[in-house]
Amino acid sequence: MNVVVIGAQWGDEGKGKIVDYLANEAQIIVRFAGGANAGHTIVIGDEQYALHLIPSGVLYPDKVVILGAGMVIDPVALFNELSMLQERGIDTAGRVFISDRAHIVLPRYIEIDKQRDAARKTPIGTTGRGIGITYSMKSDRDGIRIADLSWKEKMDELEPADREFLAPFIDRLQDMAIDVSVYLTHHKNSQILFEGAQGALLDLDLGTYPYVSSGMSCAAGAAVGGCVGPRNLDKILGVFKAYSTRVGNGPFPSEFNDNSEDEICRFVRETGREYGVTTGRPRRCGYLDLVALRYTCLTNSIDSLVMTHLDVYDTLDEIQACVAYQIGSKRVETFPASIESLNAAKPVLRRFPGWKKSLKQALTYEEFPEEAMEYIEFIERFCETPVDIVSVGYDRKETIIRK
Ligand code: 2SA
Ligand code: GDP
Ligand code: MG
Repeated sequence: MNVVVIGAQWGDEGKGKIVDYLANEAQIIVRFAGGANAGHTIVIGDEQYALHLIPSGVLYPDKVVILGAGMVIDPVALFNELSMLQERGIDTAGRVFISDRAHIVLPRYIEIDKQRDAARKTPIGTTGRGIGITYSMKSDRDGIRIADLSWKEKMDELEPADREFLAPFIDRLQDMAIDVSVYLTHHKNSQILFEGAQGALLDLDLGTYPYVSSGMSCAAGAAVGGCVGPRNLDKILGVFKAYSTRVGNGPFPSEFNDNSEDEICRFVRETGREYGVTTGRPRRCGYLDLVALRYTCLTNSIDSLVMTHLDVYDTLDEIQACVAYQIGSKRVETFPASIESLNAAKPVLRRFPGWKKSLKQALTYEEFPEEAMEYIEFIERFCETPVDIVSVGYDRKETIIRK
C-alpha cells in the first residue's frame, strides 16, 4: 500500500509527526514538494527534531528516504541538516537519495526572493528561502537540476558565482542522486510513504493564490513530484488541526479576531506552540474552517483525515468551528477562488461543548469524552470523510488509531 500524507490546511498541521508515526510500516519515504521553507517537527521522548528537507522517516535507522523531483534543494541547507542528524547520532549513510530531476536553489534566488517579497504592496510573507524564484526558474526552463551538474554545456553557461557556489557540493549531490522512478520500480514490493510539505491551501493551483507557496502541496503532487503515476497512489491522508493556523499573509476567514492580543488567539498559540519552525514567526490562529477542509477533501481525494492538536482544546468550556461564510448578504458553503470574497467572508460559527479533561489519558477512541467524539464526528459528517487517526500531543506515542 502506497500512502500519501498531505497537509489539509495552510501547513504545520503536524505532518512531520504523522509521517514519522506511519513510517514504521513503510520501507521508503519520499518527500514530493517544497524545499527548506518547510519545518517538520518530530518529538520522541525528550528528543525534538526539526526537519526542513529530509523526509520525516529518517529517524528510523533502516528506512530509505528520498527527496523527490518536485522538491527544490538548497545544498547548504541539505548538508547542514545531514550534519545535524549525524551529530545527534542518526546514521544517514547510504539511505538518503535525491531525485536527479530535483531543482537546485542558488544563493542569488534567495536574495531575489527576499527583495521581491519586500517590494510587494502586500507581501506574501515568504520564508525567504528562494522557493518561489527556484520554481519560477524551473517553469521558465532556466533552472538547474541535479542531473545537470554533469552536463558540461549547462555548467559552462552558468554565471561564475553560481559555478563557484556549486563546486564544493557537486560530488556529494551526485553521490546521492538516483532516478527515482527506476528505483521505485525496482522496489515495487516495498510500502512507500509520500510526504507532502506546506498544505493544500498553499498549493500553487488549488490554494489561496497568490498567497501560496510555489510547489505542489496537493495530493496529485505526490505522483508528479514522487516520480510515479497516479495509479500508484493507494490512499490519501489529509492531516488537519482541531483549529486553523497560517503563517504569512493571505485570506483567513476563520481567524480569531485578527488580533494576537485576543485571549483565545494567545491561548491557542501558546498551548499549541504555534511558532514557525523555519522562521520562528508567530502563526496566525483561528477556528477550524470546515468549508476550507471540505474543499481540500474534495480536491485531493482525501480517503482519511488525521486530526491533530485536539489536546489544545482540553480546557475550554466551549469550542467553535466555521461551517459557512457570510459574504455580504450571501451565505456561502463552498470555498471561493476570489481573494476579495475570502477577505470579505465572515465566519458562520457552530458551537460545541468542551470536554474539560485531558485527552492524553485516553488509550483508545472509546475512552474519549463524549463531547470530543461529538466534535470529531460532526467534522466527519460535514466533510463526508472519516477521521481515522487523532493526535493528542506532539509525542509519537500520543496518537490514537480509530480503525
Ligand atoms: P515560500 O517561502 O515562498 O514557500 O512562502 C510562500 C507562502 O507559503 C507559506 N509557507 C509556510 N506556511 C507554513 N509553514 C511553513 N513552514 C514553516 C514552519 C514556516 C515558518 O513549518 O513553521 O517557519 O515560518 C511554510 N513554508 C512556506 C509562507 O508563510 C507564505 O505564506
Ligand atoms: P508540519 O509542518 O505539518 O510537520 O508541522 P510543524 O512541525 O510545523 O508544526 C506542528 C507543531 O505541532 C510541532 O511543534 C509538533 O511537535 C506539534 N504537534 C504535532 N501534533 C500535535 C498534537 O496532536 N498536539 C500538540 N499539542 N502538538 C502537536
Ligand atoms: Mg511546518
